Amino acid sequence: MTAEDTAFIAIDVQNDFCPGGALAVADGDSVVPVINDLMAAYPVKVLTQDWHPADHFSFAANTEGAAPFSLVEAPYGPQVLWPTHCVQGSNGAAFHKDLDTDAADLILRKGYRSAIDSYSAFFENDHVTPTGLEGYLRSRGVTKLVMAGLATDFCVRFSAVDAAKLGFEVTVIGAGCRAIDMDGSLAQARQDMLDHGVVIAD
Ligand code: VGL
Ligand code: ZN
Repeated sequence: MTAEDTAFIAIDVQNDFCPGGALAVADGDSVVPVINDLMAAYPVKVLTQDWHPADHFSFAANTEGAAPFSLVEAPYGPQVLWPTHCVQGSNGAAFHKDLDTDAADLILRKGYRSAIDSYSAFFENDHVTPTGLEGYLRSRGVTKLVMAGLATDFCVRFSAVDAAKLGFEVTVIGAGCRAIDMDGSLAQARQDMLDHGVVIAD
């Protein structure tokens, strides 16, 4: 590996995805020490942060009569309506207190437009609006990505698949991920990642 051709990307290691949070992922906080060690091992270090305005359309509470975890049809396709989570500036949106945020080169926020969700670190859920992360990585000479974080079946999945489609060599570290796993979403996510050439290291 040349000096800086590999980046580590930690996806959404935030309080709301950890036990006690608004969209808690079982055992979510157990990824923190794994991710701190991974971050220390790679030359380019990126954290992503889910960062929604309070009026975000993906919050079930913002659609009358909608239940959390129900599906709606957005202009760009099916969208899950979530419990209100990762509201900009809230404690739930903050990184887990033990995450080594000081080590990060870049913190990339996503999901900040009220009318569109953004699971992927590369494109919003319309699959065309870029977050700018591709340009950042390419201009630093990065060609390989190692990823982990929360949740495996949503933000990790879409980040890994988009990165592979963009031509990056992608490895997802299973021990550094935990899943929401609703209606078989974890099995679907694993298959989708494998189908796109993502290496899943367990
Ligand atoms: C996520 C659902 C909604 C995630 C973010 O980080 O996987 N999932 N917003
Ligand atoms: Zn979100």
